[in-house]
Amino acid sequence: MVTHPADVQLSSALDVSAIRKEFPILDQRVNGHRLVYLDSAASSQKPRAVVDSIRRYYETSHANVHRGLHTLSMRATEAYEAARRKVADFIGAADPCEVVFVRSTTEAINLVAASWGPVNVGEGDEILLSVLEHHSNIVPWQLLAQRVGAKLKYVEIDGEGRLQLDQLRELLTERTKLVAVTHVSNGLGTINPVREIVDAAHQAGALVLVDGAQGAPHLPLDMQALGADFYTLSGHKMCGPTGIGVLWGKAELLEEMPPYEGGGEMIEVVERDRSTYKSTPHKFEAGTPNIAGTIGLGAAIDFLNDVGLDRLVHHEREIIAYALERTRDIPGFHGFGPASDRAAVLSFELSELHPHDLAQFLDSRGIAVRAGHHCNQPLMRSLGVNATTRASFYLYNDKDDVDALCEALSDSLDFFEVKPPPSPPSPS
Ligand code: 7TS
Repeated sequence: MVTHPADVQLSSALDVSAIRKEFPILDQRVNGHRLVYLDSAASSQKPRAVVDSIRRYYETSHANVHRGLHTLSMRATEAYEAARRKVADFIGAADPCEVVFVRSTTEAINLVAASWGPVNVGEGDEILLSVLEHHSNIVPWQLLAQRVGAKLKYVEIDGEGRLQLDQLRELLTERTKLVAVTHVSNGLGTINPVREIVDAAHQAGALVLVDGAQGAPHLPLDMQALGADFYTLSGHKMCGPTGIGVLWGKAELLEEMPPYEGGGEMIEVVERDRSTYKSTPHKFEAGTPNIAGTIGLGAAIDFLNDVGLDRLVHHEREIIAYALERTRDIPGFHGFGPASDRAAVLSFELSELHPHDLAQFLDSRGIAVRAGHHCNQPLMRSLGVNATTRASFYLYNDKDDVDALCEALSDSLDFFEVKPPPSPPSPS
């Protein structure tokens, strides 16, 4: 299994300038400066191959899927199902029938909460989350807990932003039905030891849902080796289009789950009072799906495979190490997150500057970062802050981008007339 940067063999470096040429959007100036896009954790940019695949599909092959006997419909259906096979290969699923197309990670988690939840979680049962979770891996479980009378518990982080695994083990009880954790924290970049979490949860009799919104774009995946029960991803964070995501689930679990939405495509026979349903994954794909989105996601997967996930991991590890080193010298810079086992996410405070002011200043230099709570309000509370500024890097970022960020951060101190922190008392 390779789900952790430390396991990845070092290999030849990424040719970032060649990669950048595949992303036309990056070739522009913003506010008079070269665009430095450091907001890929919110959404990545799209390579030409993805944009072209969508245009080609609409220009040559569009029709509705799974219902026509004419050539275009069969062509569209073949492209749609080919994308499912690509996703299955990319994540190491046992079978394409385990890959359900949804709108996003948000929809994937809501699907599990709404379908698997009420059947398997009852009054007094427990769902174990962590304070690292994005709101989309919290609120659906709150809705379920309120509906069935279950309890939510949270695993805390240590001073570096890693999950406290001892506490996780202590919090697991015979009432725990599900552990829902993120693979990679969007707020801190922490890479969670998912296999260990899965083993502990399974030993306690609980299932595990892994929010892979920040895992799938950055780490090689193998569902068999990871051992989780559900995994989710969003196409738009991994070079694919918006509006397409994936719920992966073990086939036997998906088969047992009731449908999430009713409508066309998901049925076998509809009587006046009741219906029978198709098997998974079609049971969960009611109505006309985002056909173009799946094709774009398939093209994004081809693109990432061509780049090579091992090289991507190596590159990101170099970029974050460089960023951590460079920012150390900036007066008043305070970074959050672990020193290792960390994705290329840099959350920080700079002196007393408000993250929104800082983000606007950086934008005036053509640098796109995110400022705010990053849909991580429980995490922000744990860190004792309201918000952070966050730079997140991807395969098209290089050390020049880190340098541009650091230079602009230093300049912001002058711009906002931040007084240097008092120097430490000299040893007597
Ligand atoms: N889970 C994690 C870990 C995320 O980072 C995000 C989005 C989601 C779930 C939700 O994904 P969606 O595609 O359904 O919206 N994260 C961010 C972010 O960090 N900044 O903007 C969106």
